[in-house]
Amino acid sequence: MPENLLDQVKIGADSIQKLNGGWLLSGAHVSVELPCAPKRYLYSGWQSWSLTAWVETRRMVRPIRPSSLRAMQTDPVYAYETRPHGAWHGAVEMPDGQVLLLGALGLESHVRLEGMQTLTGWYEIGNGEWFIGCGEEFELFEQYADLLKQRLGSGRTQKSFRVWCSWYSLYTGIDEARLLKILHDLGDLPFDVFQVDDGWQIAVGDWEPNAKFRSGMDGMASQIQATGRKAGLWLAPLLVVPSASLYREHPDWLLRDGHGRKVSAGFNWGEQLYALDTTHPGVLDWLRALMKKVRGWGYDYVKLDFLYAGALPGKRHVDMPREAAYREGLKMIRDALGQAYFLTCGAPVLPSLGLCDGLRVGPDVASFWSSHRDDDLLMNPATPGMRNAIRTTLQRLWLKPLVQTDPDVVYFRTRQNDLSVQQKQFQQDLAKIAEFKACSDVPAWLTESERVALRAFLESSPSIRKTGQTIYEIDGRAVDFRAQLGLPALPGPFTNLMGALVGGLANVPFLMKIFNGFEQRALQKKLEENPV
Ligand code: 9PG
Repeated sequence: MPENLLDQVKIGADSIQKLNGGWLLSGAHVSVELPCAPKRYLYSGWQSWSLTAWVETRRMVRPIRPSSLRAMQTDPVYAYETRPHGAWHGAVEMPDGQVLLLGALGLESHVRLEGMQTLTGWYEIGNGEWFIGCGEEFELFEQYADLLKQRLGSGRTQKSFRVWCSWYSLYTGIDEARLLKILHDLGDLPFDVFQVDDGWQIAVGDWEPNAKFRSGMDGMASQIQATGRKAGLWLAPLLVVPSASLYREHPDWLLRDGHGRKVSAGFNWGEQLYALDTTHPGVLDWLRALMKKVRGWGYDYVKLDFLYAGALPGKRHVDMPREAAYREGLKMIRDALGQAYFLTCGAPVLPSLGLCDGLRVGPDVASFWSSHRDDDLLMNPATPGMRNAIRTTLQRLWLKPLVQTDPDVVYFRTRQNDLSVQQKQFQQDLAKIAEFKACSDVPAWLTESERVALRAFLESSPSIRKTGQTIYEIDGRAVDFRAQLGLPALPGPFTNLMGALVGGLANVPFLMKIFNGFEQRALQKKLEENPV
């Protein structure tokens, strides 16, 4: 038995209290001096899409290349941090295999490895509590989850719905006719929810149906309900784009910095993204009315996306810490949604707990495993792709007692898909382990045997056994994710140079707009060639 690590560390904190199996610390700033340099560090990403993974301490995780996109994938305040770090908690694995976890029990908190041998934790504002424990990773996070539950509460953690989601086949190419055809073709496949994703709205900020939805969103919901399913809808309620009338009508609702400049929330849909200030009474009233409207249309399953926008740093109408401000907005939303199922996405993790039913715990999946552009040129492990999604999701499953963990959709189709059979299987297995099943496959794109496999997946309730940190047994079959979890190798000098170039181009809004135009055209062509 190795000597207990907790007896060998030197702790700096305002107070230390013994807990069952760990200690409770308090302090605005705490430190843990380790007896030697750890082997691996557990990065903890800020929001759904941000990298969360064990990384060898001698291998640096480079900051994501600066670009107008980066605000969407990482906490911009720590975007330049080069030391091993993360939001709210961090863990180290020592050479003898013992794991030590330092986890904050409050918001706006961070952990970092300094000088290779000291773990430090700090709160952005004021004082707070910390949990420190050492032993098996799984047990440590179980204890941490328990303490978080006492402070933040939990959402729905039992039975999740089986969801058909429009995004990963049609993207923004949805319209009423296509969705109704799919709804019809799903037949008796056991989906509980039919969820309309991005593409129905006039603009991000103007949440009314566009010309592609002639019967309105209430009409769409009732057609869904007529098939015995719950209607689901996607919105990004904390974002505004310049083309939205909301942007022109309420400039005072936008989050600004200390100099009065609008805070960037990234770049998407060929436009700059801006955030709403969730402490502004006008915004809160508007959010409440929006949620009530969506409920009134008939949607009982609501996916709210790009929520990190509400927790970006800025000078708010009411001066309060950024994650607390986000939580105020979320409380209003939760309340206005009533009994509806509330899925958060692109959401800061800890600040969402207790206020939602489900949480996306990784980046988007895609019909490919990984991309050279994102892995090697942009060095961005938080962009859409199956490998990125699986890596981060697996590391977040400890959240299950607090929230339903959404690993994103699984694929059964071969059409319009570059994933191998085994790669698809990994994601199907992960969905069973995460206990959250969703799919975007267009029924007309499935072969008969793929449809049979999808049905079996939806109907399955396997017995799952965890046999290692990322090793499971599903109905007795071993599923080992270990080989899938690494980060791509660091690029060489030439790739680095090319990456700087591509990253620089991705910084020019005009070029990004043109690129978006190409993507839109390619999507239209794809959907014409592959009718739903
Ligand atoms: C709709 C989609 C889907 C999807 C969400 C979210 O550029 N980005 O970093 C980026 C990341 C994720 C993303 C879009 C852009 O997808 O996760 O399920 O709802 O929005 O637009």
